Amino acid sequence: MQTNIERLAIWGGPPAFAEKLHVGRPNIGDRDRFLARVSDILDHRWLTNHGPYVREFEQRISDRLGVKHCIAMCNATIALEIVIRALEMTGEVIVPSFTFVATAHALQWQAITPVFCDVDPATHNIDPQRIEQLITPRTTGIIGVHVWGRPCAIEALSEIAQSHELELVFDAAHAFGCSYHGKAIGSFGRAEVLSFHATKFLNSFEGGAIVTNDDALAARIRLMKNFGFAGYDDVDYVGTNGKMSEVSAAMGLTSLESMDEFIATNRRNYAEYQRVLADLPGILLIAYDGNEHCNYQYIVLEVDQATAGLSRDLLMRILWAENVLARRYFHPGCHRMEPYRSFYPNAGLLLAETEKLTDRVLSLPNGTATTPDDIAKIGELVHIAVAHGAEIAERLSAMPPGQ
Ligand code: T4K
Repeated sequence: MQTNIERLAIWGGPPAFAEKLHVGRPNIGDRDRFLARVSDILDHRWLTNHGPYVREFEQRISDRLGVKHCIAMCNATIALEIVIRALEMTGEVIVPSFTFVATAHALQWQAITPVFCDVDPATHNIDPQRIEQLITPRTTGIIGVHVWGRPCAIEALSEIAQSHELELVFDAAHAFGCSYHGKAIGSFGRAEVLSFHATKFLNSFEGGAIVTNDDALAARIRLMKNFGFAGYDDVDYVGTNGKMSEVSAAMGLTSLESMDEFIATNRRNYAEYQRVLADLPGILLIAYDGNEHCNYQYIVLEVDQATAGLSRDLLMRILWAENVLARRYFHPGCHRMEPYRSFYPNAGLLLAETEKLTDRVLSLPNGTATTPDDIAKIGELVHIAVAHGAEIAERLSAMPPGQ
């Protein structure tokens, strides 16, 4: 293990980890149960189109969340597009820029303007106090994102939506298994959207779902995700293909059976990160509310360069050299990605907190592929980096380009 800066892999030596440590390494449940389900699917030759495994998966999710309807989808991006369309959002919709670009793209894809709202630096979530100034006669909705699984200010957002007659939807891609005031995320707003992508703590390879308590909305969404078909030869709406396959549902069901174990591992790892990263000046590990349910999937550091003595990007470079593939989610913010940066070159003027945050955050590996030993090593690397940040930066700047 590295003990001084000479042994850091950034100078060309061997990395601390022989294998790459990815942030989004999937959790795999009981392999035999999954394979038995796949075998059954093949035996019955029913591979997709709302088969028995998808129906069971939807039922289990609804039961777990205490929500009336779960409509499983092929991924959360399509789910967002469909719920936006089903609610007839048009014109402008207010969203945070500090999110995965899918949230904004789901609007832009259907010619709706995402209006980017700044975030609360304490929670990383959309700041309700900044929403009203963004509402125009063209505004039809708000999409809150429960970033890192930490719930948005749901009550404040609901009040704003109600008083301005706006639709309110939550992108809960990170928040399956989390709660707000003790109630499961999934039943807030008109609908919430879950992701079961491979990198989420509970996966169905690719997958997502819309959950809602609204019967009429659920019925419309069910048709829309199946080309609008109401019967064999009967189409009621313009629709698309958002269906989840049976193999995905089999993976989702198998993952659900291990869900509590995945959360326990994430929680143990989070506590381990807390321990090894304690008392590091300028390095803040984001906090989770111990009074709520939480999936503890995201290990997110905020690097305050002035105090830590090194930038987030330098810390990331040091970790990558050691095969720790930390990620800068959600750098540089949607407003600095195309097409938004060309459409709204000055959007950053209203997004001061987002811009600060996108320069500070760094996500570290978690999940069942990450061990306490890995975390201890990562902790040591971060300690060395912080203790010698200025020296490392100086030496790197003196090195010839390309080295
Ligand atoms: N809303 C929010 C707030 C979201 O965060 C997301 C997705 C969505 C909506 C849309 O959900 P989906 O339509 O995807 O259901 C990854 C995921 O692809 C994406 O689902 C996720 N958010 C986002 C935060 O992370 P990338 O571009 O970082 O993916 P990639 O390929 O770089 O993989 C991430 C890390 O995981 C890498 O280090 C490699 C590792 N990995 C990945 C896969 C697929 C593995 O070790 N094994 C794997 O199988 O977006």
